[in-house]
Amino acid sequence: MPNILLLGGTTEASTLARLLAAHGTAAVLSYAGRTESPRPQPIPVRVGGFGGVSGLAAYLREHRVTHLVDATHPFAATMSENAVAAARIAGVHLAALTRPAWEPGPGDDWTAAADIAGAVALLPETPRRIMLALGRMHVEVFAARPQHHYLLRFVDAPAQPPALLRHTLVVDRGPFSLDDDTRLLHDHAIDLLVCKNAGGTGAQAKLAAARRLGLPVLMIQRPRLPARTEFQRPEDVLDWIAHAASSGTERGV
Ligand code: 3Y8
Ligand code: NAP
Repeated sequence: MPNILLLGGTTEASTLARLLAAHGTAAVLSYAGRTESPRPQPIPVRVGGFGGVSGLAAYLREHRVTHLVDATHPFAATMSENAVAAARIAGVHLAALTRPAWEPGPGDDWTAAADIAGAVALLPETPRRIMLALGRMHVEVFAARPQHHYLLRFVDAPAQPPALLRHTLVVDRGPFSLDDDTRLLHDHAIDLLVCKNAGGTGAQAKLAAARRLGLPVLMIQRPRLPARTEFQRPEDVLDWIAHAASSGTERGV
């Protein structure tokens, strides 16, 4: 019988959790514990790191996991690397549930940045009003450009104020809507949007809002991820689990 460990934290992971619950498949969703009250799930949840590759491999063995599904965010590169290594050590099937990168379309004005530091280097000299849609973990580096006013959006209220001279903080969790993001960008007179190429539907409203308002976007490219079996539809992960189980190639320990 399949026994799934689902590394979550994305809209797609939550969709897959609902499908696994509906199919009655034994599964646990795992959060890192980055937010105060993560979305409740229809399957059991565990919260917190595993303790690196060895900790995850031990978890897979101890809980007799047969399939590890990495449905973490495309920027959660360390987790994804650890998942590939730990699945190999524990002899457990691994697949990733991911989403295609966003592509610019007609009316978009995107500039690519290789990473967060690259985005800082690409900021204009003249003072601007910039939305950093990057969450809480990548704010300090922008203190190197104090001339700008930053609009920040965090999932949770921070313990201390962000280390940016001029900033406005909004506390909100996605998925976000086009009208709300249009209003947010307009009401704060934003003239540049900085974001990660997360893909998916939960965070794309701000891009449509930027297009509607004719705003430029500084789009941070994804980090390199290890080679692994990848799916983009939660339903395809279910088929993969069923196939691996029926073909008797289960290498769960
Ligand atoms: C803890 C779980 C679901 C999943 C929802 C998706 C969509 C809404 C949009 C903006 C961009 C950002 C951020 C974002 C989005 C979804 C998805 C997504 C971006 C939760 C969640 C956890 C996290 C962690 C959090 C990070 C932060 C990143 C905010 C839950 C709500 C900016 C990524 O305060 C912190 O420390 C937050 C840290 C990692 C990136 C960062 O570096 O700060 N996500 N987000 C997960 C865990 O503990 O394992 O609380 O319910 C999940 C979601 N956030 O089931 O509905 O599918 O991506 N999350 C980015 O895309 O750039 C917000 O503001 O426009
Ligand atoms: P990361 O930098 O790749 O991982 C750092 C460490 O956090 C991992 O080594 C692991 O600790 C722990 N970890 C990460 N995801 C975990 C999970 N789902 N369950 C248990 N432990 C986990 O990860 P991150 O970018 O901080 O992302 C953390 C969480 O937020 C993930 O669930 C991710 O899907 C979600 N998220 C991230 C972003 C983003 O922009 N990075 C956006 C949206 C959602 P150990 O080494 O101790 O095992």
